[in-house]
Amino acid sequence: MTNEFVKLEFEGPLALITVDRPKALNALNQQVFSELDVAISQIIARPDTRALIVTGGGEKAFVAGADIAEMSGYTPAQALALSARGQQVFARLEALAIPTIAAVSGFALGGGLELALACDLIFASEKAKLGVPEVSLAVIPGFGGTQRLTRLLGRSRAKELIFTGDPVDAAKAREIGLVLEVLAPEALLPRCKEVALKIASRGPVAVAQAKRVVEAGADLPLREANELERQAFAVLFGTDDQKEGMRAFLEKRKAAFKNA
Ligand code: DAK
Repeated sequence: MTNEFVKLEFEGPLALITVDRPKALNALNQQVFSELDVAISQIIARPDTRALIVTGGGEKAFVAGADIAEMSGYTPAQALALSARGQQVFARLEALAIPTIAAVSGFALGGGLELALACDLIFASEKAKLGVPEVSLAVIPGFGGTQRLTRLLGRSRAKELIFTGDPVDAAKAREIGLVLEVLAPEALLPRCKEVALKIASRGPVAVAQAKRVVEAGADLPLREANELERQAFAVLFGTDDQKEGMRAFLEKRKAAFKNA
């Protein structure tokens, strides 16, 4: 399959996915979902990749949502299939062992915000507008948005965004904890790469275990989540990287991790 709308690049330890369909403000149609799925598989096939950045092509949008033209005539059965497909692709993105960063500039609406929410961290440019306008189209967020937004922001904030459909600007998104940092548009990708490279320099098995425990633990009672943490902590003491990391500290040098 040719990658018409989803570009995948590798830069050293980093992978960069660009949803690049600017004529439709990078809206997610079936082809974009298929290409995203392939890109995720290609990243998994490169175990030296340490972090992923997801962004949108063109000046105006991260991703302006699911493709309204494509889904406007769908039957309930087709809508169910679309939602399942979107949820499945975003779940694969979320389940990547490496940390993922959404670099959001311009519109991140509906399925676009849901794509960002499937990433671990969201950074935004001053030009970002983020929201879930689905109720204006008489539908609801269908790619995990009602659930991930609620887990991230709490019910009250999530309901405000979902019920009104109004987008928030970058400053408001920062204030409510939807995005981590707000940057000038030209500083957005460099800052995301800086953070991604910092993560890439840390013990890779530890970062992957940390991500796994945070994600899995969020769905569990505290005692069970702590059990997961304990097991992961113990497993890491069986890795070469743990020996190297602690030896390097004691020898006052930089650690050379091997992802093992
Ligand atoms: N889908 C398809 N095309 C889109 C699009 C979208 N989401 N957003 C923009 N475009 C297209 C426009 O139609 C236009 O195409 P041409 O007319 O040039 O051919 C081009 O992109 C440029 O857009 P505008 O001319 O509208 O640009 P403006 O700067 O004037 O406005 C805007 C930008 C982002 C405010 C506006 O385009 C807009 O409101 N777009 C729609 C945003 C939106 O409502 N997004 C949420 C989509 S709904 C579910 C599964 C999934 C979902 C729901 C349920 N189940 C199966 C249960 C998810 C739903 C969504 O994501």
